[in-house]
Amino acid sequence: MSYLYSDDTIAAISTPPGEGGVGIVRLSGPASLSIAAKVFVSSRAKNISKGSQRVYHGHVLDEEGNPLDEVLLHIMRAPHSYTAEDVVEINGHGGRASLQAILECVLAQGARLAQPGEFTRRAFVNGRIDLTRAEAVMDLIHAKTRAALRMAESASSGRLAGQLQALANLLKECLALAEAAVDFPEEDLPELITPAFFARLEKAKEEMAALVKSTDTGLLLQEGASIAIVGRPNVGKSSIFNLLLRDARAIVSPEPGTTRDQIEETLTLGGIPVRLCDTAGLRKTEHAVESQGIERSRQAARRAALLLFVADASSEAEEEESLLAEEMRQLEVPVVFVLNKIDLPAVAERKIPDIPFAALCHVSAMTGEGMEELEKTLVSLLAGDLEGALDSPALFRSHQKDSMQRALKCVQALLENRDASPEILALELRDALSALGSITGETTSEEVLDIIFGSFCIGK
Ligand SMILES: Nc1nc2c(ncn2[C@@H]2O[C@H](COP(=O)(O)OP(=O)(O)O)[C@@H](O)[C@H]2O)c(=O)[nH]1
Ligand SMILES: [Mg+2]
Repeated sequence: MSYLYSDDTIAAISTPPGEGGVGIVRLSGPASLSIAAKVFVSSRAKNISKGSQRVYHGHVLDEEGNPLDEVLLHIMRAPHSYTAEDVVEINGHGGRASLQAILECVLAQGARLAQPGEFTRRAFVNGRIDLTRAEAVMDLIHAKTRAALRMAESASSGRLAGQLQALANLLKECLALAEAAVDFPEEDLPELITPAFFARLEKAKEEMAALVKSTDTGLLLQEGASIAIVGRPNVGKSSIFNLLLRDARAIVSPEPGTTRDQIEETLTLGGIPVRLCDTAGLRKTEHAVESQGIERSRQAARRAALLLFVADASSEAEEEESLLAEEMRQLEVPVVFVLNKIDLPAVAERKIPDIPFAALCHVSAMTGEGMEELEKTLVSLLAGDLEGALDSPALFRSHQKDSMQRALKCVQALLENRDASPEILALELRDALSALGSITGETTSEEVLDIIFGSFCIGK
């Protein structure tokens, strides 16, 4: 399916399925106003097809002229609309039947049902937004936390697009110099490939490297991270799980080996979506069900981005604890050592397994002491300085990261080979620009655009 340029007019229900106070049927394209005029009568009997940037009150009528719904009709004239085309939004009552009936009326008058993401795609094709802003629209809709919303808002408002544009301009200026040097090799041109030329590329390189790094935060906010709670039986894993979740989800019991199947729940920690997994205590057992649970715990630990290794401060470290710690170390993810039950009398000089822990926390799942500190530690291990990261534009898709890495490699190659011929310089710069262009959408193929916009919902 390839995209048809927009001389037709599209329509779709833009509000989610279900019942709501209001619901919107949106039209975009050159015939939006004339189609709307055929199905709508204004209560002041005005002709709306000449209307501009305003809201009309009235009714949508069916083919026989019977009123279908009392509506507000919002007209936005090109280019001052979401798609940069003429847009009409019909705000009706938010019932499925009434919205469907309104949609059928406008389709009967010549509008075509929009494809998924086609409104946003038109905004992109018409040059109102670049691909980063279009993709951020999707994240705005799907954002589950305030932090994810902040990131999506920053990208959709064009901060990232602006930075990418500035980077591309810088590379284009360098390209122009390199091309001039190619075109007039013999002429008495002033020297073009100067230290200043490379200084600009240095600057570009730094910005690009920072953007590559920024993707980690973007992906983390979107995809979240998984944390597994591991440790020996009865140390308080399920109690800590419940506290982090603020819900008595897992069974807590003085009997060792209670949690046999792992339990996974999602929560938000400092704005980061987290899948938290409580696991069966790791120990040697003859019990078939428990040992299955233990095998699953190991699998959960292998999938996790971060491990909470819980131990009991009120009892001696046993050999099993250090064996387990060693096993966790081999997974090569950060391990936080959580010494629980600090409300109980502590064992003097309690041994701590000798592996490099990412952090050490003392808590009591009974009194809640130390839990806030533990949460802060987890957030900072997952996201570093999240506030700082949210203050600057960030990439938020793996394809963006791949392209930025490609562009960065070209610029690095240039900087490492400063004596290269102007032809080679120009070649690398064109490659870098084409990689940047696949982030902004300038050089993105129709097939890839189909995939990106196809994952939007209809009506967006
Ligand atoms: N005093 C005290 N008891 C705790 C603490 N955390 C858990 N417990 C108790 O230790 C026992 C085992 O807890 P549980 O969360 O089921 O441990 P798990 O087997 O590691 O999941 C239960 O009786 C809990 O009430 C704590 O911080 N202080
Ligand atoms: Mg448990």
